[in-house]
Amino acid sequence: MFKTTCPLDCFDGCSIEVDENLKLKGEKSHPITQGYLCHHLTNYHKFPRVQKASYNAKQISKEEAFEILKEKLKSSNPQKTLYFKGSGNLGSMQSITRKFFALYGSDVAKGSLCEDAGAAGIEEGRGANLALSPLHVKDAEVVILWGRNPSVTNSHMLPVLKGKKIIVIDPVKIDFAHKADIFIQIRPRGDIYLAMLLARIAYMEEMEDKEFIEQRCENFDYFCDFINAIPIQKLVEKSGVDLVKAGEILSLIRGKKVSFLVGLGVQKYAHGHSVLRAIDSLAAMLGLFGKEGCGVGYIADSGFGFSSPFKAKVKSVLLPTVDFGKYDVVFIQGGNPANQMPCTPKVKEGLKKAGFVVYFGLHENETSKLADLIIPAKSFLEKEDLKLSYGHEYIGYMPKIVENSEAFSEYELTQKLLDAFSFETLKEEKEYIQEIVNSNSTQRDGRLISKTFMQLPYEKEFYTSSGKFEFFDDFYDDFESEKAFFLLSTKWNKSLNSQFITDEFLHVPLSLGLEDGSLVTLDNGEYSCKFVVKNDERLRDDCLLLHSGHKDANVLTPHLVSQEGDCAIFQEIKVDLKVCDG
Ligand SMILES: Nc1nc2c(c(=O)[nH]1)N[C@H]1C(S)=C(S)[C@@H](COP(=O)(O)OP(=O)(O)OC[C@H]3O[C@@H](n4cnc5c(=O)[nH]c(N)nc54)[C@H](O)[C@@H]3O)O[C@H]1N2
Ligand SMILES: Nc1nc2c(c(=O)[nH]1)N[C@H]1C(S)=C(S)[C@@H](COP(=O)(O)OP(=O)(O)OC[C@H]3O[C@@H](n4cnc5c(=O)[nH]c(N)nc54)[C@H](O)[C@@H]3O)O[C@H]1N2
Ligand code: SF4
Ligand SMILES: [Mo]
Repeated sequence: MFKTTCPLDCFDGCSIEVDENLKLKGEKSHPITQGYLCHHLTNYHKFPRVQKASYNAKQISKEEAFEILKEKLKSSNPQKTLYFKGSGNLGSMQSITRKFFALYGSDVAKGSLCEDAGAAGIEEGRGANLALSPLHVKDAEVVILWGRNPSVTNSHMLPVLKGKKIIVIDPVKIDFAHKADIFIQIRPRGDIYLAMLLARIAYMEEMEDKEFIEQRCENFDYFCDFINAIPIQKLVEKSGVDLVKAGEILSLIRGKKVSFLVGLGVQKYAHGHSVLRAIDSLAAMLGLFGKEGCGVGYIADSGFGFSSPFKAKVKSVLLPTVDFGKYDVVFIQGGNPANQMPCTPKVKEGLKKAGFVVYFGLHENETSKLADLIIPAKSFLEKEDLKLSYGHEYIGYMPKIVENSEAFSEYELTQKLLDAFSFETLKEEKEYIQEIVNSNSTQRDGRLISKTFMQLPYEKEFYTSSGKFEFFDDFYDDFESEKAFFLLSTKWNKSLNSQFITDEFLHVPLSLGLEDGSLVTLDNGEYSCKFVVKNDERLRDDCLLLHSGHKDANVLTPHLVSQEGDCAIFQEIKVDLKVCDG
């Protein structure tokens, strides 16, 4: 029996027991995993892998693939090459490839398709983005699921939510909406106005925690001036939430231990950083940081406090809008930009125009189909790695359990490239791993955790330069569109973004009166695309929904970057719908 950790991009960072037949089981005694793995890992071996390297669709050996990559890089101008890494595997060793491309002189795609808009807002207010672990949330009395859907994306949070008062704020009637004490089926992008409306009423009702604000916060007066200057009616209109509902929320949380679990949904917009900053400001005003069961949890900075041995000075370009077509060589690792990046018509056009595209991954996907050279990657069972989690404090080793002679690990490929260019010799894998672990870990009940969590998050300090929480007092949101529908993007239980089984349908509200299976065209003014319809009673009348990983999920999403955080903003768009004839 071996022990390892799930490599996938997920809050839960499950601890796994592996038997001789490589059957994967959740570790029973792990405080978070509690013996349960989700669909992705229980079916892990069923999904076809890239078995062999290939060049122009012809199978070759991995050594031949390496020679082709080496020759390509030797004969190219480094400034005309691009390194692009996705989040197919979140192990710490995955970034080692960056070390080579930094020394070689490639452009590095920097920024995020994920959480960095919201994270930027959190960092402005708190200085660091720390997780609210299930072990922390278990002490809350009220939990607010604000644009986060734990039954799909964070299933190991579910046990601690039992028996608590639940508030759900989501445009979709997610599972928890049925069990919630209050469900606000909010208009998409209404969240910043709702947070300010709640803060405004809380202030009128003198609910603020004066002692906390006095001792631990900065800028509260500016915040008050700012929110008090916005007419209540405007906040009601823009959020779509009336005063009665807002009052109900405040009554339910008054004097209680409250955990806000915030997800991606609220920040897929240009002003995403301000949305998180507004929610944080509401929580700080109520004194809900640094105390048992309280806080705002988001997709946290898993590496906070740890050393990052592969950090290097690089010439970076913005990842969400990078133009692949400009490059002679594009190296893509652990990602599927032809499906997951916004505005995939532009992405695909760029990949076709690029001189030479290398895909280094585990599965065939839309991106590998456009690649000249495919290099098979070793899976998490076949290499040494380490997992720091963005949803809790536990650190998980990922030892090599089985051999695979047809694929490269990121470490092996990097060492071979460094050798080929006579750059430098790497340390042993285990040395890097131990260096990261040693930089910020401690033991609790016989398990390794991040040292940062020896105290409650923000119990002693915020990580801003003042050491205090900094309220916000400004934001900018000028989005307007004449089009009829918001186009939501959410996660699905059977897929992990584009990995595993993906959804085939466009979900539509019942009010459209369409038949399941009928065809519609969506149009954003620049691109249009046909979809097969599925009725979904969970949707508002003004919302359509595609799950992340749908083959055309990003045909209509915008080629834009957030105001802060260099992040994709998948929902900064509205679309029109036309029923196809016949
Ligand atoms: N099964 C599964 N699990 C996953 C993933 C997966 O693909 N599949 N992906 C992983 C990754 S990469 C991430 S980053 C996390 C993300 O985890 P979550 O943040 O939970 O994921 P999302 O589904 O993107 O968004 C959550 C909710 O936001 C809502 N939402 C959309 N727009 C708005 C809005 O304007 N306001 C509000 N209040 N809500 C809105 C959606 O309806 C959805 O219910 O999940 C991880 N876990
Ligand atoms: N429309 C829409 N688009 C989205 C989202 C959305 O909600 N809606 N979500 C966004 C979010 S939150 C995220 S995080 C991104 C994710 O976008 P990507 O990072 O592109 O994620 P995946 O689609 O999971 O593709 C990961 C790839 O990594 C490969 N892989 C897995 N393990 C390994 C490994 O160990 N080594 C190597 N070399 N490769 C490996 C797999 O074969 C897989 O093809 O997508 C974003 N795109
Ligand atoms: S719940 Fe998340 S961490 Fe656990 S097995 Fe599934 S994908 Fe991996
Ligand atoms: Mo993500």
